[in-house]
Amino acid sequence: MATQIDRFRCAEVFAKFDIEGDGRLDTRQLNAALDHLGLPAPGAAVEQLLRGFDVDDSGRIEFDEFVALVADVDKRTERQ
Ligand SMILES: [Ca+2]
Repeated sequence: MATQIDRFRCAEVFAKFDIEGDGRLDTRQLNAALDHLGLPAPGAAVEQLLRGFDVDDSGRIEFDEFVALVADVDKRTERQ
C-alpha cells in the first residue's frame, strides 16, 4: 500500500527523533526516523542519503532536507 507520507507526518517524526531539539538529524537519528516511517535503509544507504540531501552541506539533515529525502525514499519504495 502506498504510504504517501505528508509534511505533517514528517514533522511529527522529525521532532520525535531530533533528540537534542536542534532542528537537525544525524545519521543515527535519520536511520531511526526512516525505520519509524516504515522506510528502513541499511546504514550505508542512510549515509548516502544524508550526503545526497544535505543541501547546505552541514553534515546533518534539517527539516526541509528531511521532507525531500523522505518523499524520494517513499516514492522509490512504492515502485518496488
Ligand atoms: Ca543539512
